[in-house]
Amino acid sequence: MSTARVAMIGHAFMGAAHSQAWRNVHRFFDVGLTPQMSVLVGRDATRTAEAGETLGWQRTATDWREVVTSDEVDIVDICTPGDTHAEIALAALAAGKHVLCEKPLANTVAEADLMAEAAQRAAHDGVRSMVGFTYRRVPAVSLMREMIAEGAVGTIRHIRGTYLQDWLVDPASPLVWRLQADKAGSGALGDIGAHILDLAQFTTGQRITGVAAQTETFVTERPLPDDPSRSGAVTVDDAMVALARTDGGALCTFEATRFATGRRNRIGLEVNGSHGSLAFNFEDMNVLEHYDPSDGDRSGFRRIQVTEPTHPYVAAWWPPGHGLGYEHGFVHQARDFLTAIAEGSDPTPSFTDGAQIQHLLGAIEQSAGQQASWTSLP
Ligand code: SOE
Repeated sequence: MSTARVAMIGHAFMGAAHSQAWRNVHRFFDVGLTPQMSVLVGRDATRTAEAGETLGWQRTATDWREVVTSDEVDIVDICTPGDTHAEIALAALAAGKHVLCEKPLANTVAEADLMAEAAQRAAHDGVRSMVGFTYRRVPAVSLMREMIAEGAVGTIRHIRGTYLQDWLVDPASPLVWRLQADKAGSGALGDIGAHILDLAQFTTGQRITGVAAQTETFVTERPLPDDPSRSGAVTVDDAMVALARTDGGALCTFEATRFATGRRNRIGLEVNGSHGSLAFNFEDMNVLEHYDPSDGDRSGFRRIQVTEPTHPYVAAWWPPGHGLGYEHGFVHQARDFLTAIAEGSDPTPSFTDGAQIQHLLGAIEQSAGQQASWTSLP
């Protein structure tokens, strides 16, 4: 089995999650390529060296430009804030490296389009790229997609997506990069709203064709992380709600917020169709709920425990009923990416898929900004 030498840029929350995947993927899955955790890149030499030691990287560096063009690297894994995604990905693709990039793909539609074009060009030379919508790879979500494709719900009428967090409820919570538009692009919209837009399209196979949205920033000033006696402006949304329609005739609602007090990281996705419903809730992530009206007066949502070896990704893990957690989605993502590289196929979600989500984020911002279909009451 040959190896793929990985360079990862960034070592915060996502860097730790991706490291967990690179460390374990080949120990559980037959991927045809063993990842070698070659080099971890960060801005601060000391902190990067500490992270490299903790997370299991062979060496560390501070200059991503030197690393992504190095002959000793095959895969570049981008786990930085959104403002650097485009620059790093374009340089890595130009150097012929396979690229895995965290979501949302970029901070702007223009950047995302450039990245998608570059990825399509690079694919002609066998260079693979993928965007990290990792929740697709939760087994219950993958099973939901399979069941919808098999006709388990019939004609889809409603798609209801919610991503609820509460880590900003406290106004004293600091002004981290995720609250700055120049670093993050947008707030709840791009950070977590992007996930539910992706999941809605992924599970149903339908495309969102139009949106009407509202966004809100509830706390507009927050203490600076390095000097809490001073404050700075929050320049992104705290919450977003959107109505949407799909090319398959479904009516959708989406809600993404960091102010849902008590909801720590709750992702909900429900699809209602002419012949049934499917519902997923990340807080109970090993379960998929299915309602089949043909059960007559014994109908009711039943809980499918998605821990059988026949379910997506599960056979590689534990016996039935033992369950998986948050980090397994990242392992599955690494598995699918490495498999595509080894087989010479194009992985999904592609940068083109990531750019399509970026267009949706842009459309939601535009709709929220123009208030076009909002009817005010006295
Ligand atoms: C922060 O809100 C965050 O880490 C997102 O960036 C991730 O995509 C999500 O999985 C968990 O929350």
